Amino acid sequence: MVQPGTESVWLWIGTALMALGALAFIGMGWREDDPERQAFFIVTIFIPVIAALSYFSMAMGFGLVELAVPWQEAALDIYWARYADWLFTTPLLLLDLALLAGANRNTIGTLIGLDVGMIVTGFIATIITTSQAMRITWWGISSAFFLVLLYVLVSRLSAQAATQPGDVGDLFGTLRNLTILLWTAYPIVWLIGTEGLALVPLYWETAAFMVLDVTAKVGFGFLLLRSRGTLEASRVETPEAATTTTD
Ligand SMILES: *C/C=C(C)/C=C/C=C(C)/C=C/C1=C(C)CCCC1(C)C
Repeated sequence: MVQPGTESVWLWIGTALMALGALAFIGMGWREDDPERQAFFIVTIFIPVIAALSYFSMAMGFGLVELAVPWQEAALDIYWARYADWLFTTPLLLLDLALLAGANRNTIGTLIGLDVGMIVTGFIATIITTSQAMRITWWGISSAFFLVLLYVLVSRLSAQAATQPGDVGDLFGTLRNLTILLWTAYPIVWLIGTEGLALVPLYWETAAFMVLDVTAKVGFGFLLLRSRGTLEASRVETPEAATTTTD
């Protein structure tokens, strides 16, 4: 097993912040007895729980491998545990947005399918060692999934959210924009980091992913779960929106 380098400081900070976020969400949802609002708590609590475990494993050096590559002397240090984390947490984040928008099953399925496609092809980009061009090609395939995903977020999911009462639509808009902004940074960090063109060292790449992960999961969760009244309103309209949206 490879020992993590100085970047492990960011992994420990990430572990602590994800664990604190999970505990805070559990505390906020402890006395929640409304089943529809409970759904948001259940989905949102699992996100930092999974991420905390992934960060802990990476900090311990478990989620880290060294890949020998033909185009440079030094091996690539790859934290593969990230992709196991993202495979579960990114669909859960999308499920939160979809529940808020009152999306129907087809829209939820489309979003999650695109998302899994993005993470799996991104993982292939990360572990393939034939050539750097091949890695960038898979990065491009993953980014194509991502662009279609963004399109569904701003078109169909936003149209469904627009049928929700005012507050719900506003909260959806805020969380959707936060998601678009933060998620767009991931392929950029990958490309300039050690997985891609290695313009940024592993230390700073790890810091960048940690800040993005904490904001996209814990920050996102706080904005969502503190709006209890809004989650309540989302319940009333959800069955309606699901049956009347026929685009
Ligand atoms: C909590 C974790 C989140 C929100 C992770 C999001 C990750 C992405 C949006 C990753 C996207 C990538 C591409 C679009 C291209 C290939 C490399 C990836 C996997 C970093």
